[in-house]
Amino acid sequence: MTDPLPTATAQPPRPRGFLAAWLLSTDHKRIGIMYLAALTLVLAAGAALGVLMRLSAVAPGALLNARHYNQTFTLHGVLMIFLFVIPGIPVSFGNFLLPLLIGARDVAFPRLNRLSWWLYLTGAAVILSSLFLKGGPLDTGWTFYAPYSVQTRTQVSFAVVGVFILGFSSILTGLNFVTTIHRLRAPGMGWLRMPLFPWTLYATGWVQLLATPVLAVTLVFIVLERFFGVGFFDPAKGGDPILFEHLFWIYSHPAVYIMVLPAMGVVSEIVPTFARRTVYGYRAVAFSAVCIAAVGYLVWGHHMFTSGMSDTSRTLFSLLTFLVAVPSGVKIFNWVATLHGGSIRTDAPMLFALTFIFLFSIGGLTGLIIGSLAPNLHVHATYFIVGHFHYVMFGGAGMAFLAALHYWFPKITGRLYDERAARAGWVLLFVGFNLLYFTMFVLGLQGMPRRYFDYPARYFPGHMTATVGSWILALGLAVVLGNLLRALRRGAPAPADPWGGTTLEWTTSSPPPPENFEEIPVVTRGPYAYGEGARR
Ligand code: HEM
Ligand SMILES: [Cu+2]
Repeated sequence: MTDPLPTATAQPPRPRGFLAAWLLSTDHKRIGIMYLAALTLVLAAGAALGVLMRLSAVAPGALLNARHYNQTFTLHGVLMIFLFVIPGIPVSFGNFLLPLLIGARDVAFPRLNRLSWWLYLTGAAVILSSLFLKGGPLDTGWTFYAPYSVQTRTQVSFAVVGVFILGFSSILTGLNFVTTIHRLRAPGMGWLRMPLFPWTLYATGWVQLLATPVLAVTLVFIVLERFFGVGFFDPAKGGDPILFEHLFWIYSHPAVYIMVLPAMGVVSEIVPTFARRTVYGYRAVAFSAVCIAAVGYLVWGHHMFTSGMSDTSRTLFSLLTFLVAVPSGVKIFNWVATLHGGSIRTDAPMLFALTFIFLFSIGGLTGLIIGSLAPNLHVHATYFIVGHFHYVMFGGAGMAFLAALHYWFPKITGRLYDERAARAGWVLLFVGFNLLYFTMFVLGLQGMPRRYFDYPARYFPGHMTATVGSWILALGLAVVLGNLLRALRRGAPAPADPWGGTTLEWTTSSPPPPENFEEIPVVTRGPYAYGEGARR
């Protein structure tokens, strides 16, 4: 497909009119800001659906009937996964910061970047249109498992086509970032002088490029099945429903790393700044990102231990799953080692980054529990799983998103936010989060299945606790986002480097000028040179 939009170059003169100036812009900073606004909206809408589900769970039938409950958790999952965490940090902070971090004027293909943004909007519109069409939004769960997704009369096709379009957006962003990092690093910035956030965007870019096409194929199969009954997944026609699960998870497990690697990159930027210390083991942190991306392709089968697989393959998938824990552990070890002996400041970005480390560790450790065969059989398809993936995706990627939002807010907007309100929001988020999702571990161990609309009375206390947690969590989110919205208009002007950061984005004004730098910087040292501790 060729770029259908009129040419708008990154240089001024910009197109006339406020809306055109934004929507037709090829400036990575403007595109990043528009994505950021869209993602924040999705997060808020998705959280509202989450709260609705929790309300329904303490009074089954009072708010939502069974079918609406299914549609609610599906829409919640689809919004959060495909429109929030997967595009997430790369399209927003990656777009805004990658060129700044490596000392470039823009990404390698600015017009392709604009096309990715338009594909994101189109995909979102197609998915949301299902709300207004006959049959209503899909009720398959965000995993679209066959055969149900082939049979249900809800609008599966629209959702699936929307996700297909989003896939192209994701592939193009990955391609753009990989090329940008290869071609546009500032003079003197060898690979081992590149900051860690670009390293993770690089690893993520390859996963986006190589894994996303598998999802695209899978989604095409669903549509073909629905319209023509071709029989890929239908045993009566010689097909196999398990094939769907394989194809789906061959993409969707690596997708977890599309969500989490950039989050790790954000944390790797914030930790040295607020510990005022060079990252301990920079090389190990950089290479572990690439290792995680590589091993991440090999473990999809751990989603299918109970679906019917040979014992040999189950054992292998379990082993490989444990292998991913190694590079993740390397990162956590190195962050903690960086903190050790640092002089730590706990401003909001650091609080959120530390929260990432804490919650993601719980998510990772419970991941090892469900990656082992025997416990997996016990907790499969229970709330334990829901607890696990919220610790990873919300506690991990979501918290890193909030960390990034606070860390780079002054750079992006040129304003400072109120630190007290940010901390108050953080406390609420932290308490609400753990009340909500830790309770889910307990409920899961007790046997409460996920995606069930109603349940025996003995699970009620757990559900009630989780629901109270969801209120505190939602309030925290409102305080955090409200504080930032307010700062957009009322915040004091931000200096170029409010935190004392050492990477290149802090050397230019807040917000940066259209061309990013007065003059392209020449790099002569590693990215986190604090005091004489400059990296070897
Ligand atoms: C980054 C943020 C989040 C992500 C990525 C996320 C993702 C998901 C996903 C993928 C599901 C699975 C749906 C399914 O089983 O098909 C889910 C379920 C659920 N989520 Fe979230 N979610 C997020 C935030 C929230 C919030 C803020 C709340 C509540 C305030 C929430 C409450 C729930 C509940 C209650 C379920 C239903 C579990 C079930 O019935 O199986 N989530 N979420
Ligand atoms: Cu997985």
